[in-house]
Amino acid sequence: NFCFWNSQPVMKIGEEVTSHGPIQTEKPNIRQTCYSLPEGFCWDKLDLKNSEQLGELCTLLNENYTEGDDNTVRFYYSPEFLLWALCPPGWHPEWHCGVRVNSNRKLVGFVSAVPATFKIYDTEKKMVEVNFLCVHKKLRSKRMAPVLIREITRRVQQQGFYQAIYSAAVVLPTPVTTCRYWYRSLNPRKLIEINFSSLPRNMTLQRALKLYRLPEISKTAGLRLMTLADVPKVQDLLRDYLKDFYLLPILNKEETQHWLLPRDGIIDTYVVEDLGGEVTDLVSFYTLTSTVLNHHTHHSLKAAYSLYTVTTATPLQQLIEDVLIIAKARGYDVFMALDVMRNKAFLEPLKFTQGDNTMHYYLYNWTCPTITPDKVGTVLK
Ligand code: YNC
Ligand code: MG
Repeated sequence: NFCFWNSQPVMKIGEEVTSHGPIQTEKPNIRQTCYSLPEGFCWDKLDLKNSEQLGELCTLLNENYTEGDDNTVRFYYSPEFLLWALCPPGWHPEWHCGVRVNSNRKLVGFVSAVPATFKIYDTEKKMVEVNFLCVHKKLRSKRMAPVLIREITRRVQQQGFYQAIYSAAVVLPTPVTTCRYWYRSLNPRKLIEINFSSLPRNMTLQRALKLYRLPEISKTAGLRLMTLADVPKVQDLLRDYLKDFYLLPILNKEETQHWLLPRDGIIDTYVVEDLGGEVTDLVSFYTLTSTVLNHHTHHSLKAAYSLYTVTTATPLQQLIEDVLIIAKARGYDVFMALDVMRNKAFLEPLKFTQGDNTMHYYLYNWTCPTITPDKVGTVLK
């Protein structure tokens, strides 16, 4: 078991960790050439600024990148979402790593890395976030994934980065934290109709609709969309808020702008501006739509995923309720949140339900004691 992962610099399962630091302390010998793929396949770095290649990546992910395989919904990643996720400040074209079939050039594999600075306990590290590891369904269980992982590792190390952070629904050696998704129905009738959620026993649809009803109008005065001029203040609010967690991103101005400035249908951030013109709070979420499979009237599901929420003046629960109201008015069907940061304080009071999905966070080439979700100050996309 884990014959690949046991060969990698990751924490061992069951190991009691009290120390902090890299697992490989020596600089690795980095191969000059790519790892070999099975006969008939070749590497190809994708140029995501080329709309045809971006379209190929969308197709690969939308047809093959589903972690769970219940047959109700399938994630749909838009080209704009992928550009946001894969081209933050400092991105490298070599880190958009594709695998093609030699004969017909079809894209059948992918893995990506983007640069990010994280603070883990007391150490700030420049590292990468690895995401969108995908092998075409017809090529599964052929040990292609370890080759993709070794190759992205080589390309990342070539640029002088030796640590990575990533998340997965599967258990691998060894999670640094394990968190749970919670969801809040905004459109309970639709969620039940498409089997995303089920009616609790002893509850009628009428009662469920009433239970999840929200006020028509938000409460917080001065709540508005973030603008470019808010970037410095948003950066400060985030830095102050996140400093007490054990795993958090350090965002410079450019990164704050990239990850938080609203982009229609991708990322939304609302701020609260008080009467004196001070920005005191913020709440952000990103958007993922899914294709609804096998349903005659519903074709897509629009979900908001909670990112960062910082409050210094507005009660947390009120701010989240307001964002639920806004999301509902904007046509979202469900609002998702992990049990990280201070989220536990609002999940039950605002009628979130614990989902079945767990998310494990991992560090590559870094050892440290495990972190409880309430000490996690980040959300990986
Ligand atoms: C997974 N999700 O255990 P062992 S998350 C990492 N992440 O290795 P094969 C995974 N490893 O047990 P398949 C993994 N899933 O022998 C499986 N593995 O040690 C391990 N799904 O390889 C697995 N995307 O090629 C086993 O398996 C080995 O054909 C088996 O391919 C796997 O993006 C996969 O869920 C996931 O497309 C590609 O199932 C395929 O099944 C697929 O025989 C649907 O692989 C989509 C999906 C994964 C989403 C994600 C984060 C990835 C992190 C990768 C690790 C990064 C390390 C750091 C690198 C930079 C370092 C620096 C510096
Ligand atoms: Mg494979």
